[in-house]
Amino acid sequence: MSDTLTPTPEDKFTFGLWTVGWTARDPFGEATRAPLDAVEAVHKLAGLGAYGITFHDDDLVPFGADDADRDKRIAAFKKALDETGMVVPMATTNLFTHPVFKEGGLTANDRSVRRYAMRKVMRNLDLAAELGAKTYVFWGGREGSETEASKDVRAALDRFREGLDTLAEYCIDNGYDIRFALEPKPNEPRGDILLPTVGHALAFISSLEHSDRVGLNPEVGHEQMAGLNFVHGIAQALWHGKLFHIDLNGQRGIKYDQDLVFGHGDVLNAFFLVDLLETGGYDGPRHFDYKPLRTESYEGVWESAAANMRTYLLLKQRAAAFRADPEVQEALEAAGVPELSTPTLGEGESWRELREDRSAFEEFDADAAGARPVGAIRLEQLAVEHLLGAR
Ligand SMILES: [Mn+2]
Repeated sequence: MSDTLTPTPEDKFTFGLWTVGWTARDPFGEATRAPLDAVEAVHKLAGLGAYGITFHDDDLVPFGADDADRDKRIAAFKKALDETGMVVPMATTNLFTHPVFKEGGLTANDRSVRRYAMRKVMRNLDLAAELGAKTYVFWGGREGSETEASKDVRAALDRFREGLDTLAEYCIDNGYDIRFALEPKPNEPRGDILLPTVGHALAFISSLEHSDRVGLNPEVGHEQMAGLNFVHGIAQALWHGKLFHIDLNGQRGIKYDQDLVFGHGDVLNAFFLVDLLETGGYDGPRHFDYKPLRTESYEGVWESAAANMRTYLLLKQRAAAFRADPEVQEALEAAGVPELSTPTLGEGESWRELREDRSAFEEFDADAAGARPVGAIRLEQLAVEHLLGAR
C-alpha cells in the first residue's frame, strides 16, 4: 500500500522552477524566502521522486543577463539534469514580469513590443528544443486589458493568431518536435485576459494555421476562478484531442489565483480529475503549478512539493478502488451511466426511421420516464466514501 504512495519518475510528476522557487513576494508584501538556485531545485525535486522540471526563460536566466552569465547558468542546469536523470518536458516564456509587457506581449498595441516578444519566445524555443522539451506553453497573463476602450479585442486575436502561426512555423522550419499548449485564465494580472477559459481557447485554436500543433495546458485554479467545473473542461479537451499538458493545483472558489497544493481546494473535483486522467488516455506529465504558502520556510516548500505528489497518488489509489467496487459498478448501471455510450439512433437508422418509430414518441410514456429514479446521490456518496477511506 505505502509503495504506491511513493512517487517515482514513472509517475511523471513535474514542477515549474517558479513554483518551489517562488520567494513569496505578493502585491502586499516582500519576499519571505531567499531565492532558490535552479541546480538545488533540480536535486531536491529529484530526491523527492519527481520526473522533471519546467521553466520560464527568466526563471533560469535573469532578464537582461549577458551571454556569458546565460551560458554559465544553462550549463549548470544541464549538469544537474544529467546528474539526477531529471527531464525538461515543457518550457515557456515570461511575457509578463518586465514593464515592457505591461500592456501585453504578443497582443500589445505597440508593434515593437510584439516583435520583441516573438524574438524572446524564439530564443527560448531554441533552448527548449535543445533540452528535449516536447511542449511549449503560452500563458498570456498580460494579453488583455482592464478597460474596453484601450483594446480592440478582434485585432488582438488577429495578432495572437499571427504570433502563434509564426512561432509554429519557426518550430517546423527548425525541425523542432515541439507542440504548443495555450493556458487559459480569466483574469489576474490583467482585469480580463484573452482566451479566458478552456472553451474560448479551443475555439481560437481551430482558427490557427497549424492548429494540429496547438492544444491546451489547462490549470485547475484558473477554470475554478471562473466558477467552472475543471473535470468537465478536461473531459472536453480530451474529447477534442487537445489535452497536451496540465497544470495541477488547488483553488477555493471564485477569488484571486491561490495556486494551492493539489487537492487543497476542491478535493472531490480533484478525485474525479485524477480518475479521468488515469483512465481517459492522458499520458503526459502531471505538472504541478502551485505556490508554496508565503507562511512557509524552505522546509515547508519541500513538504508542499511532496504533498502535491502524495495527494495525487492517494487520489489515484482511491479512484481505482472506486472503479473496482462492485457496488459502484452496480450504481453506475442503475444510474444509466454506461447507456450514454449507446448511440441515440440505431444501426443504419436516420431521422426518417426515427420519425416512423411510434414507440419513440406517440407511444412513449414521458410521465413515467420523468418519474424514473436516477440514483446520482447514491453514486456520489460512494465516491465520497472512497475518497474518505470509508470503503
Ligand atoms: Mn495559477
